[in-house]
Amino acid sequence: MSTKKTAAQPPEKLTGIKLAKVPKTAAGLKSISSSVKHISKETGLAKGIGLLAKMNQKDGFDCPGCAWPDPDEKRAFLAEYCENGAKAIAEEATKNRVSPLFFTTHKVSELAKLSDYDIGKKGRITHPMILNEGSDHYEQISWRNAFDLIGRELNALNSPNEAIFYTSGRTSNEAAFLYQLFVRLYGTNNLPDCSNMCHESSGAALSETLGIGKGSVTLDDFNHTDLVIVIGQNPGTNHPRMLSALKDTKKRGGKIITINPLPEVGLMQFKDPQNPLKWFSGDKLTDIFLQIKINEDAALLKALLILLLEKAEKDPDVIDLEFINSKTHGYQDLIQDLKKHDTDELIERTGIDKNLVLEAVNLIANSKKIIICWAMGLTQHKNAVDNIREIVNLLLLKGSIGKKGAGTCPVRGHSNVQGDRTMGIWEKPKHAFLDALEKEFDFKAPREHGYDVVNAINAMHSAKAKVFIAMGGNFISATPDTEYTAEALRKCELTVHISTKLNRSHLIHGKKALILPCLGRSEKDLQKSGEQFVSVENSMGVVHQSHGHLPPLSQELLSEPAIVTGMAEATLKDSKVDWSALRNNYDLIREKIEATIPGFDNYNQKVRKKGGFYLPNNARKGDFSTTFTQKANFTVNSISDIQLEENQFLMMTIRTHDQYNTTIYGLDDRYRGILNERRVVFMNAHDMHDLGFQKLDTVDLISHFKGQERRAEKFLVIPYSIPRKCTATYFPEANVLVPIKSVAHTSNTPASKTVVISIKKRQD
Ligand SMILES: Nc1nc2c(c(=O)[nH]1)N[C@H]1C(S)=C(S)[C@@H](COP(=O)(O)OP(=O)(O)OC[C@H]3O[C@@H](n4cnc5c(=O)[nH]c(N)nc54)[C@H](O)[C@@H]3O)O[C@H]1N2
Ligand SMILES: Nc1nc2c(c(=O)[nH]1)N[C@H]1C(S)=C(S)[C@@H](COP(=O)(O)OP(=O)(O)OC[C@H]3O[C@@H](n4cnc5c(=O)[nH]c(N)nc54)[C@H](O)[C@@H]3O)O[C@H]1N2
Ligand SMILES: [Mo]
Repeated sequence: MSTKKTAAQPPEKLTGIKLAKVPKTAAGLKSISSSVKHISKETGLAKGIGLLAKMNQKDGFDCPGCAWPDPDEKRAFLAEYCENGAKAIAEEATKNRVSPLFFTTHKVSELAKLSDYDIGKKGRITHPMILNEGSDHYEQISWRNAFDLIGRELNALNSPNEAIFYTSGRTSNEAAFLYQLFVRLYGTNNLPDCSNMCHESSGAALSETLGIGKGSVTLDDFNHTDLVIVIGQNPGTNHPRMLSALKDTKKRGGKIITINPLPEVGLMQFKDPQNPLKWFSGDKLTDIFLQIKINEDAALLKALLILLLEKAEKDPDVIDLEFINSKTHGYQDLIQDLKKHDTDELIERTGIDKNLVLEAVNLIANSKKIIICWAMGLTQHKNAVDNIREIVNLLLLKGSIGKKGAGTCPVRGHSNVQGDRTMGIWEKPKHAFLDALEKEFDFKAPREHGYDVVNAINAMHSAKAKVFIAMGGNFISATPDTEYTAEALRKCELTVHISTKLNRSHLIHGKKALILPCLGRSEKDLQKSGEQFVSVENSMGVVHQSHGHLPPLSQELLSEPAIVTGMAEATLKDSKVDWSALRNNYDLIREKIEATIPGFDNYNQKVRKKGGFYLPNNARKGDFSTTFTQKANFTVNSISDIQLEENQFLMMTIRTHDQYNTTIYGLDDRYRGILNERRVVFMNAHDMHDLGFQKLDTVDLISHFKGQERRAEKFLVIPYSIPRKCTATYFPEANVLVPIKSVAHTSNTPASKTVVISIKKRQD
């Protein structure tokens, strides 16, 4: 590995950690005061409160935070936001500006040395900027010249496959549709996106087993379920409004099982900030907590399946044989596979007390309607796809899919990551989708699959790709193997970022680099035909509009659709598409979406209805005819094959309560009792004792993969409630340790939650 550390170096000095007590409950008054603090600091209080009042209301804008849905019916004034949604909007509506003058006085090489937190706090970018070859300062450029440069560089490539077009998941349906259209007319399917690092494993597993890559439940199902299993997810921080749905489940007598290496505060106890009567008592959420070792979920799920089947021998009602016989395929193969495993050995691997596992089995056995929710704790492992297929096995065994109160709930990350996929942001598009595009736009679409994120990095590293364009996101900080990825980006002829805020990806750049600043969700989008709105799809397949209300922070900002059409006009010289018409009136973009993508009939009309509309979902209806067997598929899956040597540990990279992916709101992780520091490693106290470590010792982390070592320096050791041999660090600081070749099979998602590390005490 390279020794030239520029992308992920540790700071000279750590920020000054303070330890606090781990709180017993999530949300409550503290979360309101934290929202107010962030909002006041970034935007000023009056503007901030005005913004919150519009967020997630039916005439307002979609929270740029997570993809958790809004209630279909009643929405309380000021209530449909959460602490972290407030932080997300504060971050976007910040008073801080990155102007051309800022770049005159700041060198790119100096800015690159700052932490992601310090870079982000510089604020919103106000003008299009260019970094010329050899220069250390960005300079202002006109939009026209920026588009022309992109057009020239793209047209100079030997093949369209030498260009890469990344997308993060905030991009609206309208912008995403135009972007993929432009890219395919240009001639490539190189459309990697943040999904490749996120729920790709879910999509792969669900399409194969249930015939749709999306989840099947709606928000209302939480009111009708007997049992919710939350596995590999930390909703208290990452999807706080989900806690309200879990509270509703409990209120109606439903139960909750949580499976996680950490006792995440939000899942244990919750004080609803929207219910003052409960500010002091709170609601207990989790009934059974299974504190599992990292990446032993497949082993646990297998054990649960075996124990359920054993129970079913005495009481056939424990499983749903009628559903199994009529709707599924592969049941006998599953049974044969389970016979090969020893239940006690499986449970032993998980590190969980057998009695607790038996309690969970009883609860599952007695429940007819089960929802399983999951996120990155399952999707970012080598055998991630197996984890999710095993979840499906459990639901199929119980007949818990395709009926009210039951089903799959992969909880999405970015607010429109699901919509972007629906719009065709995918490196492996389906033939039917390309056929429809070809018919509508009269061209020959590229059929060869493009690069996903990991393959895109490798292609840039080996100079097979030379132009990198990103629609949002922060590629260098979000991707694995930071030093390797930095080398890859630096080899590019041109890197282009369409962004709201300054981030590290603007500072680790190709020979030439552009920053194209765009409007945020909360801002008014004025085009020739008048004020526009955009639309997004949430985690449960509801498409609805999002309408900004604030004046744009600079006259120079363009909307994402305007930027895409600008790039398209400059690149595709004889294009038959009337790009300016689409830019002037987004209704025309929606007409094109309607003409090419199923489920969008009367799009313009339906999206104007308050609350939007549901997209079709076969699994929700219990129709599995779209799989290769035309039935729901049981599958046979493997458990983790990672072998740790003595003094090696598994490390998961997780989010703090004060960040949105690579956007760092603050330096605290309140729910885990860590204040003012991000370079920490959580360890089991017995493991610390064995290594002779004390609380707050400074250590270096070394990852081990196929004989290679990677190093991240200066982390403080924190004793924590985590199973033995398991550790946790924060993303993105620890991404430098995630090997580019360590990926999930089938989905190619970086295995950023199973990193094998050793830990060395520092002498300084
Ligand atoms: N405020 C805020 N909201 C966000 C985001 C954010 O950064 N900040 N990010 C958004 C995005 S893009 C996404 S994808 C989601 C992410 O939402 P999450 O998936 O909740 O995010 P992570 O912090 O990665 O947390 C993973 C959880 O899985 C657990 N875990 C890790 N490994 C394992 C394992 O092997 N087995 C089990 N059972 N559990 C495990 C961890 O302890 C942790 O609780 O949130 C979205 N919402
Ligand atoms: N080690 C490790 N790595 C991970 C993960 C992990 O758990 N562990 N999680 C992975 C996951 S789940 C994900 S989704 C990825 C996230 O990867 P990305 O989506 O690439 O990263 P973000 O940090 O969400 O992107 C933030 C940037 O987006 C820009 N932005 C914000 N709003 C807008 C907008 O409205 N329009 C435009 N054009 N730009 C905007 C801002 O400039 C901001 O700096 O990271 C992945 N990386
Ligand atoms: Mo994500």
